[in-house]
Amino acid sequence: MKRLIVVSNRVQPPSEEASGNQGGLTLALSAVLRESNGIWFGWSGEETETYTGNINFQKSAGVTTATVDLEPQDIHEYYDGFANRTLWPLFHYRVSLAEFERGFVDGYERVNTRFADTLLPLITEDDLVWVHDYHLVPLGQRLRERGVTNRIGFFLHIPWPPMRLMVSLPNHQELVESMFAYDVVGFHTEDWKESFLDYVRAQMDAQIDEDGTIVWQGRTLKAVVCPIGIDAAAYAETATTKTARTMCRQMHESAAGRGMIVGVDRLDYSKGLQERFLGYERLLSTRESMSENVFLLQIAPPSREGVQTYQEIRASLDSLSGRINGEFATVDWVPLRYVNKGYSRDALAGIYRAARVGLVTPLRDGMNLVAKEFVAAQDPEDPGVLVLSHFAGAAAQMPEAVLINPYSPEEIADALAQALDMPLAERKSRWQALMDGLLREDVMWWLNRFMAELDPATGAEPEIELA
Ligand code: ADQ
Repeated sequence: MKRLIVVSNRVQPPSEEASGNQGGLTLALSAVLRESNGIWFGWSGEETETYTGNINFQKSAGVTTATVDLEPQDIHEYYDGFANRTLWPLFHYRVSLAEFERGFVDGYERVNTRFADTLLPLITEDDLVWVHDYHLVPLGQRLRERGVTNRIGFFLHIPWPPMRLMVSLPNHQELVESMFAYDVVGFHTEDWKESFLDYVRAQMDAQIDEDGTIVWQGRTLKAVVCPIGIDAAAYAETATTKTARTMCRQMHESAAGRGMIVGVDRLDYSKGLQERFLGYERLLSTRESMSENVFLLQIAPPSREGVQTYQEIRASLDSLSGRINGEFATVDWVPLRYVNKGYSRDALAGIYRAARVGLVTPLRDGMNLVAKEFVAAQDPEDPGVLVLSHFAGAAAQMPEAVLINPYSPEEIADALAQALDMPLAERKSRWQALMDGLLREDVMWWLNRFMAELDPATGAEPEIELA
């Protein structure tokens, strides 16, 4: 097997001690890196006064990581700036939140160039290079300019916006043209891929074959749909570990016979948290007989706190949750439990398992792994119901969820009522269909599928398995 070099903004080295507490993506990438003796390269998350390009190599659980520190201006312009204040809102269809500043573009270019310079000496002749996500779109081109002829793939974890939105980015052309340095580009859904194809067709006059192969100015790029999965079988087991069972029992006890609705997200405006609260509020105000028998647990640890829009959403959720509890709470019932901290993977699995409903309402989401984890954690004999936004990439693979439009509080309230009242037989049959899909298209399926496109010379999909 050829050696794989994975590049992502942040590197999440696997840890031997906490092996049960790692996300599916880390587990999957670690499996292929271990097997191919590869390297995972990216930002350490640490700051240094001046960028040195010194690489910190570490080996953990059989995986080699190579990380660099960034200087404060890089973090401000590249990470908080162009990545999270320009591309993130724009790619989630929130043009009005996107900030277009040349300084951000310069910082983004600078960090991508620095990454390319630093990574270059590590790449040897036969290596495959796999670049991840919107932080690093131009990295492939920077590597090509430095003479790299290896196969290089790119995977976008977030949506690709419709062409009419994309063109509001001042340097849109340059950014998309740079993607033609890659051999393969992967998206979670047909929708995101189609938006990309629309753009290259209309703006660049590129030729597109039926299989997604795009030819533009002598370069060939293959666009593929490759939806990420979770380690479904392992996750289902996680939900029965001691920590998970203890958490599940505690949740049942504290629920005092009430049905729990659960939401778990990074605190981000793309996740539709305000809309979720408003939908739940509608349930409380329109279905009195049901409302005192439920509560919503929303877990949302803050993220990207250096960005003002994130401070604003946090403040508005604080006030909305206060309003809802102020209006509906009684002496022995808090209708909305709003918690701003993260939980370990096994504790979270126990919380999911204790819930009657998983409520996932993004306004736009590349995939959404919480929806998948919620399903995998359920008790097959008494499963909870997933209520899922049409606008999450996951909806394309999960038609047996109760699908909703998160912009409509009435639809959310109706779906919650339907889920809370759903007979056991229907819950079981929906859950079984969802779980079958998660097991079939799990995270290793995703990885092997992308690797087969990245290295078509091998002829067949590699069969890397979780350790
Ligand atoms: P995210 O936007 O971070 O990922 P998501 O797919 O939901 O969103 O993944 C979040 C992960 O963090 C899940 O594994 C979840 O368990 C964990 N998590 C969330 N809240 C937590 C909490 N309070 N405590 C502990 N863990 C928590 C981006 C894209 C998504 C895409 C993924 C993967 O935005 O659309 O699905 O990448 O491609």
